[in-house]
Amino acid sequence: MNYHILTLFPEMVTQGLSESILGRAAKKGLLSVNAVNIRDYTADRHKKVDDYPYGGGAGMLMQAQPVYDAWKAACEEIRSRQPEELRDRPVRTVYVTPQGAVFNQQMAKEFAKEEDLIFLCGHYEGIDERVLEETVTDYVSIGDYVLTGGELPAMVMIDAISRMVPGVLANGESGETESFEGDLLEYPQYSRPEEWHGKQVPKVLLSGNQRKIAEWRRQEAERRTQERRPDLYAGYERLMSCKKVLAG
Ligand code: 6GU
Repeated sequence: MNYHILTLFPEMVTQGLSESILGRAAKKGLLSVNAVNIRDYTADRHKKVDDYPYGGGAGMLMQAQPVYDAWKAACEEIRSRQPEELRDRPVRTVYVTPQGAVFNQQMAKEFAKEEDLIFLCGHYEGIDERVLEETVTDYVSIGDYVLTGGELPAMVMIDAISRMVPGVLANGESGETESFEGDLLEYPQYSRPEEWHGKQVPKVLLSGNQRKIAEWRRQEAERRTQERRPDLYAGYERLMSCKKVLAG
């Protein structure tokens, strides 16, 4: 997976993505992070990339020209490595914006199938709409709150997408049993010692009875989901009652 991040703050992204599991995956050649400084593409002799919005209103907008030229450069680099049969298909370009569909695990899995992904990070009050119309394939938000720029949301999405890329997680770190892969939150977990601050590890986990342990974990996952995420639990209950009907 090759990420191309168009941003006014490239160091923010390269630093944020160079550690831990993602750093290891980059060293293994499983992913690459190409942070492109949009300012390097401005045609303005004072390196300006923003201007006032037509019609008035607060703040500044990123202008179309530098964004378009940075995007075109990234596309050309991608095309040069692509086999001919893929070249007429648009390069997946994600604009990270609160005016987008809310990112989830399913979207992470879908994006992980791409060979290249471009992320466009906005700043100020946004980007001239005309360049978005010509470049963006996906408008994606990370939740219903407003951040100062698109870099952190892009990094959040890149983290979630990368762990779905084959080989990025070690065998012991499989994505499959985690929350949101199923329809419930994760069950509680315990490590040594058996007693801490007067609290005992639940006896069933010491029993060695795998059937009982699995049953206990499912119950705890259900209870936790009902309490913390009633919205998710409603979907889970619907699914379970459908399954019962189908089973007769
Ligand atoms: Cl994707 N961008 C910004 N600037 N703010 C956000 C967001 C994205 N998602 C939630 N808030």
